[in-house]
Amino acid sequence: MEVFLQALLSLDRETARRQMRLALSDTNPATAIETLLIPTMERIGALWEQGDVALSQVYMSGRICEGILDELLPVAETDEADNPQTIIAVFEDSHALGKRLVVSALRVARIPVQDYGLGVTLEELVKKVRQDRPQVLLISVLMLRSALRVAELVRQLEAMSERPYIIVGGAPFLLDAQLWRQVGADAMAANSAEVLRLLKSLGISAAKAERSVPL
Ligand code: B12
Repeated sequence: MEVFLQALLSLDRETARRQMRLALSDTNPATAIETLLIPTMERIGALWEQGDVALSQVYMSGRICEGILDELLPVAETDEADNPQTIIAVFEDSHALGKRLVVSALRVARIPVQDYGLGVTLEELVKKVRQDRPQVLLISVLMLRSALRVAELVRQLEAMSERPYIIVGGAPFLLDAQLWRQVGADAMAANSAEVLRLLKSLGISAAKAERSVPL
């Protein structure tokens, strides 16, 4: 992990890729991501917090990891015409990698998902959800401030006759196991494997599921 960390911090893309390939020779992409990429990014976050690395290094580490994920995971394909029951958004936050992983996992599992993208504001999200009426709304946030804003999102969505089932994910919910309840979400998932299990329990599995599954 040390070599991967140093490679990211010194913007050495080639060594970082080589380290990832090395990890992959022992295991599958999902495990390599969970055991190497994610903990290393968490360490980089901690180093930044202590003032030991610059924000530009955090930024470039994220970019290198995005490149690695693009090579490892299938390119995202959306079938907008499919009218997916599941929607994902990075809510009032621009940390991209977690959502990227969840979207890839859903696509591999052939669960149609519509991606609203990064930095979606409260107003935009409420408007789009009212329009698209998904059955499940997946929210990714990495900053505490954004996580707390989910409470207002839930409050505004309560006004809908049938609001979507809201599943949250991201660092603040991992750090505080009660936070998802406090902000009024219906569930939280720690990673893409957990969210797949949760969706399955809600009756959402591979493409062409029924729309009228009771929640
Ligand atoms: C990389 C990074 C950045 C990059 C982002 C690059 C990019 N393209 O995404 C850059 C440099 C841009 C950045 C900027 C900022 N960042 Co930043 N960043 C990080 C860092 C180091 C890693 C995040 C990451 O990519 N992890 C790898 C991914 C794969 O993990 P993940 O997102 O957690 O996802 C996993 C799970 O959480 C889960 N998951 C995530 N989303 C979802 C959603 C669902 C539905 C489900 C089921 C699961 C799920 O599944 C994933 C796989 O297991 C974290 C440190 C940390 N501990 O997380 C800080 C961190 C999140 N950043 C932080 C901060 C403060 C900022 C800035 C405000 C800094 C600044 N002063 O400008 C800005 C804000 C930007 C914004 N408006 O959003 C703080 C937040 C602190 C807080 N309490 O709120 C952190 C925690 C760093 C720290 N220790 O202080 N950041």
